[in-house]
Amino acid sequence: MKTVFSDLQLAHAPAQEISDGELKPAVEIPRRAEIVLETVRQRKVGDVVGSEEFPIRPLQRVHASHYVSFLESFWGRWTEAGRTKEAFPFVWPIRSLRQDVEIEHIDGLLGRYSMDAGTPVGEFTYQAARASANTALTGAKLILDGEKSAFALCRPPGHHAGFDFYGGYCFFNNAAVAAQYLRDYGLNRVAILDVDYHHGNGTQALFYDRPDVLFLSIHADPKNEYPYFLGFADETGEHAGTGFTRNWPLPLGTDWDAYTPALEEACRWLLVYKPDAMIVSLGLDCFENDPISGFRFKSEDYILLGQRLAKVGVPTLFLLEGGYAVDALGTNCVNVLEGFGG
Ligand code: Q9C
Ligand code: ZN
Repeated sequence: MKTVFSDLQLAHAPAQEISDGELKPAVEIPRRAEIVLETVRQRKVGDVVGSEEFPIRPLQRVHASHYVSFLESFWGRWTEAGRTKEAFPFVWPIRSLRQDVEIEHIDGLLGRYSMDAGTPVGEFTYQAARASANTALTGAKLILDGEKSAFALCRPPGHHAGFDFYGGYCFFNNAAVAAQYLRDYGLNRVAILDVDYHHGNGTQALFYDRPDVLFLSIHADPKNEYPYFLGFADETGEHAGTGFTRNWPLPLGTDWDAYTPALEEACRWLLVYKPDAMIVSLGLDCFENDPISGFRFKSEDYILLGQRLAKVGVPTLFLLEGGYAVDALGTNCVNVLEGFGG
């Protein structure tokens, strides 16, 4: 299986994040991508190819142009306002505040375009997020060219980012951008299976009213875990998309044995839907030693996950999402890819 990677993705290097209500060392760090790349090479998963450059269009098929421009222009405006360090938002247009006003101040814009205060934006965040989306698009292109599988080593991750907002360490929704690209270049039905520990709220929202992209997610129950406000079992799509979203929220402490019934059900939906291609939002934060998560996967369980996904039997694009136990991240990720084979 080919791996797609770009060095530019390493330029987003946050120092801190707001977690548990306080400033802590950032966990979504460049080292994550480096260790996965090193392990891909060591264990000879296959060739590593560079990400191609894509125009802005495929991004704008998924995200609002004004949101893309906001991220592009952010650092210049932030430093013009006299700020020198990475940015955290701190005010949001919630219920009872106006959504329709034109915002000029950068602090207002930060709140307008974010969903949480846990996602720092720095000097090279836009550049890295673009490279991450390009990595996903290059992977999608490999699938269109007939590869049976590919691995897009994306960083920063994407599945929390929505039409016009960032959050959860995510800026552009790599899986959604890749899915839309596959649709635009000839595939009729695309499925996204999200196995990150956290619910993929951005991806779900982007395709919620569409039957052409099936969204399936298995994750920690949002009543007790980020993102808290989406990812419940009664969310199954709307309008033309009714029935084309499925969620399996699972309790904290879930191990592989407790996880598999949900995975089996998800695979059954894939069998019924018969997608032309599948995108796996591959978070590795269900791992027992993940520093911010509460599931109990062992490293060996990731081999089983890969093997099960291979049995679905459709062209598969793996995209890296979360996973913060850095020392085990390469092993866990390559376990999935090896288990899948090809
Ligand atoms: N106390 C992804 O895995 N907040 N994003 C964590 C921990 C945000 C995770 C707080 C977690 C976002 C792509
Ligand atoms: Zn996650």
